[in-house]
Amino acid sequence: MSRPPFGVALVGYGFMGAAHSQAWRVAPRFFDLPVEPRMSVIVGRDLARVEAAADRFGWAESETDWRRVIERDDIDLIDICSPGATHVEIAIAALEAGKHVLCEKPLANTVDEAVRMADAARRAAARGVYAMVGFSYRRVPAITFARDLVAAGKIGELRQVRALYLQDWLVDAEGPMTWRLDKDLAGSGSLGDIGAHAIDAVQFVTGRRVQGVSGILQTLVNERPLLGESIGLSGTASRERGLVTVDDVALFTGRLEGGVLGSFEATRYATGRKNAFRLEFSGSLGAIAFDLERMNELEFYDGTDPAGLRGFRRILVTEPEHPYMAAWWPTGHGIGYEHPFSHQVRDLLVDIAAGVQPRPSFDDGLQVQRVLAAVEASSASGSSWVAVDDSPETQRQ
Ligand code: SOE
Repeated sequence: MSRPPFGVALVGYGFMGAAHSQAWRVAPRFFDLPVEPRMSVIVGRDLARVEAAADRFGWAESETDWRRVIERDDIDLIDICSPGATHVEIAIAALEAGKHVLCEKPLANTVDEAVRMADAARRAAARGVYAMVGFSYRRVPAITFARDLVAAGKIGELRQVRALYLQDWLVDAEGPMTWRLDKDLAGSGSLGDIGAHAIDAVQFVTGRRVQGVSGILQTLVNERPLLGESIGLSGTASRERGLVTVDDVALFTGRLEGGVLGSFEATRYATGRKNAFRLEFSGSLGAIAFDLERMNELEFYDGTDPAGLRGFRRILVTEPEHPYMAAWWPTGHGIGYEHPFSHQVRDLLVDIAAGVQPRPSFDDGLQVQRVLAAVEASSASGSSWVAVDDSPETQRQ
């Protein structure tokens, strides 16, 4: 059966550009989609690099100006994978030009930008043009399954949440400066880059929003060597150093709707932890634990088991009845980091075709942005309690 073509343009060719390219390439091969996504054009500022990326990732064309791309009639969706500072302008222009938008997280660099993006998304949705923010971990089958277990009452009344996102790629103080360490480009450091995932996943699994926080942010290494190419020398390290203007470590306590307490930690200095995104949900009848370094597993403790048999059981989340897994491999043949991006493409296209607002929406992204801002405000005021601005437009997760 032939499906209508759906033109996609991707902005950015770094880590996320590669992950999203993989998803656009693979999702139509494994999922039954309502449209046939076309990998039409990849956009980046550096001509030689964007041409190489088009060739390597499988995009039909490359382009150095995103403005030319949003004018094209054959493009239906703009996928934004460029640094945070670029999101606001591209997303609003694309939505106003009638293009659907997928935008990497965090939605923006500031609440003000996120408000403008969410306003534009609401106006576009009224015309059947949709925007979604790329909190891809919602679509890790084990995390989606954890949400289903909590909603089904399997852990009873939720009492406490723990969320840690631990990486160690900054441990070497002589590691190079990157855009992720520059507040003007990235908005914040560990807080926005990986703490945002922790906030979104906790709210997604529990169905409760963070309403107030007390936090502390700290920068551990204040300057790093600039890579030669950023000052005009090709590829070599230089003696010049750049200022790190973002947090390296973010710690905060949050109160969720219903009074549930959560503790959060996001750091890129957790020596030995590579991508340990750990979630733990403790309830009156049971508990759930997850670690992204073992992403095909979910631990479930059933407090209603006979006392002598109680203990965390390890569920291999690879059965066809587990979320998304029927599309992939036989039971026990796990999936990897890139698969949730394909799930994201699948859900986005199904919702667009059905005329349904895809989640997480830009309103959802704005709400996470407000939590990030509250943590920053709290840290700046000596960790005082800061309520999360809870405007009416942010819908329930
Ligand atoms: C993308 O979703 C992302 O948050 C990256 O920006 C982080 O650096 C990565 O470690 C986790 O995924």
